[in-house]
Amino acid sequence: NSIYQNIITSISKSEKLLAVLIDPDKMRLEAVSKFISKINQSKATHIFVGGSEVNEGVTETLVEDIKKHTNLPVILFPGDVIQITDKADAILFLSLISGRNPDYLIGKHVDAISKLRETNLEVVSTGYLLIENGKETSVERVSKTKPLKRNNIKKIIDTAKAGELLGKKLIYLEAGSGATHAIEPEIISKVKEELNIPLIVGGGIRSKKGLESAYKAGADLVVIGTAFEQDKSFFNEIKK
Ligand code: 1GP
Repeated sequence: NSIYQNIITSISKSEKLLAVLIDPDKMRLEAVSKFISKINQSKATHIFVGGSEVNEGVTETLVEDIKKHTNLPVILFPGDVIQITDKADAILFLSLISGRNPDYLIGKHVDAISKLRETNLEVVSTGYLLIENGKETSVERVSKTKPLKRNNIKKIIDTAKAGELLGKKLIYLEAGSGATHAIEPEIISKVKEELNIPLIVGGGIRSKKGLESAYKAGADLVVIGTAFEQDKSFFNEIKK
């Protein structure tokens, strides 16, 4: 079964999914086995690997190590072409549809093809929307795009729907790693109402309460990075 098909099946059974995001730029190799064993004991269903600024080769070594310690699917969430490695199971092929930088809409995707051709990665087309959260995030800085305004819900909904109609398989609402404000439940629920494809939500979710409220609003899969990096006891809150 493909990873995408498994996501669809889980959602049809009303199961909620949780991805732990590991940023190769921040994770020390010595810390991997301990970190992954905590993930294995938690409710996490997926591991995402990626970051805005990662040096060449780092992601591959990290993913190889992660795979030694877990059976969870490892999905690339790349900020750049150099983060592609066939050591992972799948890749979110992200198009930054909230922005108007052609490189992040289609350019880097063209550049990625030679590398993707050499892999067996499952490619999951994903419409990626950056939503304003109170401070500048690295996605904004690196992509040189503006996030969508939080109070312009219509624009957010229309952008997500346009992504679906363009054939994206997932929509990802991103507040940015370490966001001051996570995506508001109202935005999540209104976007979810419009969509017939799974909805991913991430950025700035730091508590079990924040996680539950994203699920309740309609997020199918929530991504959490910083809360695990900074406070490993967060894993205890979401034990299996
Ligand atoms: C970032 O959505 C993810 O791309 C996770 O964000 O690090 O704030 O959990 P946090």
